[in-house]
Amino acid sequence: QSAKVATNFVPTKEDYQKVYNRIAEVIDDAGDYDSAVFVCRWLFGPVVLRLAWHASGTYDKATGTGGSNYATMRFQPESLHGANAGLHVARELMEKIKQEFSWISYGDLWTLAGVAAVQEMAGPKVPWRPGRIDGFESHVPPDGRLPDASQGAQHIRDIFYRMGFDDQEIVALCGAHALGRCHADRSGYDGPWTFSPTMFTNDFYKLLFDEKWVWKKWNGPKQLEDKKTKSLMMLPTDYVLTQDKSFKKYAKAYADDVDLFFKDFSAAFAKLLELGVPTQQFVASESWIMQTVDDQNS
Ligand code: DDH
Repeated sequence: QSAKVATNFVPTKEDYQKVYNRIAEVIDDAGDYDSAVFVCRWLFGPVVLRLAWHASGTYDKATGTGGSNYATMRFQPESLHGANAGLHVARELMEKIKQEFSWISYGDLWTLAGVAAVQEMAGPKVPWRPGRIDGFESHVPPDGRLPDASQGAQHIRDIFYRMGFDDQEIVALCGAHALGRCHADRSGYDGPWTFSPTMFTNDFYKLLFDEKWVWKKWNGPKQLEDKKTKSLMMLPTDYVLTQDKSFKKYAKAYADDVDLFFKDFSAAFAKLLELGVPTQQFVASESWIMQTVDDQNS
């Protein structure tokens, strides 16, 4: 009887809110992850956001392959793709939650975690709905679909146009680099982009324009550092947003108007999280706005 109940279980928005709340708790774990670098709340927020993005950003609109539907990063070789180095941290964290809420698909869990990370770290509300299903190893997309930080504007466009994004959406999505940091033992790059790596802000764009960026002198991959404090970094692909005429227009607009950035990021990120999911799979015809922990406590 109990098995029957379990299979017939149809989760409601409230059930997903419970998962959201658990994710919010887990990413706020005050453990010692990265604590040598910054001690503050939401330490796991950025890496969990990166998992949601890399799980979705493999989408190829021409073939309809990749994207968040099947959560294929659970499998090799995708889990070993260079771009995904370090994301085992986020996947292991999510695995704890999967054990508690076994009814949720990995794709829904990881994308909901991306939403929770953005919202809990004081970002915009991001519309989200469930419907992704767990796929198989045979669904793993080829390597090379995620952006390479050492490249220029053409590469960025090739990668994001393939997913179906335009220049404005590309620049909005890149504002996620207000959060987190590069880890030398993961990507080879090193350092945070902003002074508040667990607060969702438009500081990424502001710093791009306000600081003087110079090439860092070191043995690692080519990256920029701020001339003044030498404590922040930009990837070559980040810096391109101030060099390419079309990208620059949007980056400047987001530096000047945080509300515009929040609105555009929310729309582009919601779109990213649904890439590769057939519309008929979605449970709800309209997306949901999940409540933050603060919303529920006030
Ligand atoms: Fe990113 N990103 N990203 N990124 N990203 C890295 C970290 C984080 C690129 C390269 C890197 C997006 C776009 C791009 C986040 C979110 C998003 C790192 C460092 C590299 C390298 C990884 C490490 O060493 O741990 C490139 C290239 C692009 C590009 O667009 C050209 C987008 C669109 C997002 C998003 O979320 C929408 C986040 C968050 C991090 C910080 C992770 C952490 O552990 O901290």
